[in-house]
Amino acid sequence: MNLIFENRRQAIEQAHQELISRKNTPLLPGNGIYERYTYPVLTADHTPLHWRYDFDEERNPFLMERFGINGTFNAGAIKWQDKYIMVVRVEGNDRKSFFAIAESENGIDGFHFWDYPIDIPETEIPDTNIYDMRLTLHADGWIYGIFCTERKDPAAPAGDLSSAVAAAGIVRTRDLVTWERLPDLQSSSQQRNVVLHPEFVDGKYALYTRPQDSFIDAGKGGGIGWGLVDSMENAVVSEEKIINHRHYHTIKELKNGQGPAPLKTERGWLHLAHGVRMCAAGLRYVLYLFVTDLAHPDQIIAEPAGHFMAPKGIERVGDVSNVLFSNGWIADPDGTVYIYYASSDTRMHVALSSIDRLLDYCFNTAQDGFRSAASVKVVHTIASKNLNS
Ligand code: M1P
Repeated sequence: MNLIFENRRQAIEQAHQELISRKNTPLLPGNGIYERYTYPVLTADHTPLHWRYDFDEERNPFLMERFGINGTFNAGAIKWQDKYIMVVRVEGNDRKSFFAIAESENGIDGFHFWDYPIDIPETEIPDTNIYDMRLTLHADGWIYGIFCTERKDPAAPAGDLSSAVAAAGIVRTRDLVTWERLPDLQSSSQQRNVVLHPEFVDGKYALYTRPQDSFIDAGKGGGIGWGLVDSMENAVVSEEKIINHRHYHTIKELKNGQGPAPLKTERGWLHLAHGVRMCAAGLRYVLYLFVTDLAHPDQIIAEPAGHFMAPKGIERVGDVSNVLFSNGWIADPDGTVYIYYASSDTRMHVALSSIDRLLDYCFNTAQDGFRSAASVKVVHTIASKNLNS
């Protein structure tokens, strides 16, 4: 018997089992708006051992990893057959991302991956890298997944091995098992962070977009856009307007993008988004919320100033540090909201809140005054109410 193999097998199986069955606990008292949880809900180490190791002693006598996983992040989310489901961006050591489903009974721990990653069919132009799927259970009955498909820029000069083109790839499914690939979204610019609104608007499919001048820079484009399309089987955005703009000296000065599909509430559509600014440490990604009108989802009716959630503690560190990114949340019928967010392009976390709390936050937090003096006024108002009561 090969002892190296046997000892390693026992050790890695035990460590994996302990990790997957680890209970999660809320970090209290929090800020009242949401509670973070002690442990990430998914890390690279959560991925199935049978994806990473060949467990045949003859072929793999040292029981070494044959396929390394670098990160599990930027997951879409949906409640499906009473399970909390994430469609996770899994990135291999080879830098390629793919999608895999992880499920949990309670949404806060016990997430485990399905046996195989998802096979996403390709179009005639193969995808180099696919990532960041947003899931929408649409009024038409399909579950749509819109993700970024990245390909090398065909116009890049010889020797430029970095220039890429981002577009919105589209798939749909009825069971999360079989995925049908539809043609990529057509629009006048590169796109990332494209999200399907769950209902028809004026009889059309409605998309949140993020036009960008180049692969990285939003440029003079940017902002969260809005466009209507006749069909998802040949989705063409011919008119696109910006509904949530970037602004000087805010958390979304450089870039922003819609997170998951918005949640329908009595007071409007609740949106989660990311904002990006530049600083000496590089790009800083934070999350923010806003609300749009129920009848007109393209019109903003509330937007608190600043970030709703920013990287904290270990969340600050990872492959791309100082990044929080979210493209998945789940609202339960009792109003509990599970916010699935990734830190630093490395791991997935959960934070819990409720529709009532998130609406209270949106409608009762001051909007951005765009000047220090305006912020001081807000603090004075709160303080004087407390001190004079
Ligand atoms: O590395 C941070 C994020 O960068 C991109 O975000 P955006 O589309 O706003 O530029 C994406 O590549 C995202 O996946 C990544 O988390």
